Amino acid sequence: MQSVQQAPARRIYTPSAPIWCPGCGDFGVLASLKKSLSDLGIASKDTVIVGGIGCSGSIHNNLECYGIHSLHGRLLPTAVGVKLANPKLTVIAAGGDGDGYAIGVGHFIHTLKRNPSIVYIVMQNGTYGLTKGQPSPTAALGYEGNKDIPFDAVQTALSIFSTTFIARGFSGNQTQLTELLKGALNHANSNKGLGFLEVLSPCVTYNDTYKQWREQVYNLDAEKGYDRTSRPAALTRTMQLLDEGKIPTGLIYEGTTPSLEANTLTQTEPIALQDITSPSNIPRYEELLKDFR
Ligand SMILES: Cc1ncc(C[n+]2csc(CCOP(=O)(O)OP(=O)(O)O)c2C)c(N)n1
Ligand code: SF4
Ligand SMILES: [Mg+2]
Repeated sequence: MQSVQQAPARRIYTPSAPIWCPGCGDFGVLASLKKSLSDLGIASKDTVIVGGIGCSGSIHNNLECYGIHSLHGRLLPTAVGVKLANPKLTVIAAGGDGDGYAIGVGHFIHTLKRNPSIVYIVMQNGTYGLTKGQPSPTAALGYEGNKDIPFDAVQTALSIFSTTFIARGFSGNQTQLTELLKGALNHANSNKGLGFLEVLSPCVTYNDTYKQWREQVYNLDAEKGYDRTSRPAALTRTMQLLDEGKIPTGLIYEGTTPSLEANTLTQTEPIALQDITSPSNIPRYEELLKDFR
């Protein structure tokens, strides 16, 4: 909940402190998000964060900007709707691996395919943290009796030919995470399409993977000769690393495909930017307002 202080002519929204357990990886994501937005000079009034349902999905409550707590697994269509209504906004969808890769996986695939110019941050902890530690689609084999091979969202994104920015960060590497987030924000705000950033963000209470992930992460940003502009090269190298038991991190792929807005907003001004003072619109507004008078 956000506390609201009333002033004579305006309201000041003061974000509340996070409700997460001490040590939760999501603190690292929040810190990177604050630093990235501030370093890039993106104004609060121009920023909308759409949260999912889960511990991670409350992140929008802790930043001074517009926030929507969406339905479970439905944050992406909500965020895409905001962007299409007003493409001048910085739109960030942020949620968990359960939210995005289980109940929301259909929206995830179609959003990757349609390439809207928003940022999508998934806080991946291999569990459903909020509901006390059931296996999520990314859960390791054997975790809480899990018998399914874990879902890999980065490999999935690489296999969809219209994706344009695919990255993976780690809450345990704040410097890299902030650079990746800035990259995703710049990508989306240059109308190049979706900035997809999966963050390895351990749930210290139900699935503390800090030590294991620290040993497994492999930073592709530091690899000489890695060609992130080639999808086949990115797919081949990341598959090799996965076979070796490593988890590839860094900016994994960057390409060019027209964005959803470029493909759809061609005929008319976006809804939020239309001139509502046009005399031809007045009768329709009057008709709509009748019910409220
Ligand atoms: C339609 C619906 N189904 C199930 C739930 C219960 N539920 C709340 S959060 C959650 C999973 C959250 O996991 P994740 O997205 O990974 O977030 P985390 O808590 O791990 O950050 C579930 C299943 C719900 N709120 N709504
Ligand atoms: S239960 Fe896990 S994911 Fe949720 S706040 Fe605690 S550490 Fe973070
Ligand atoms: Mg989770």
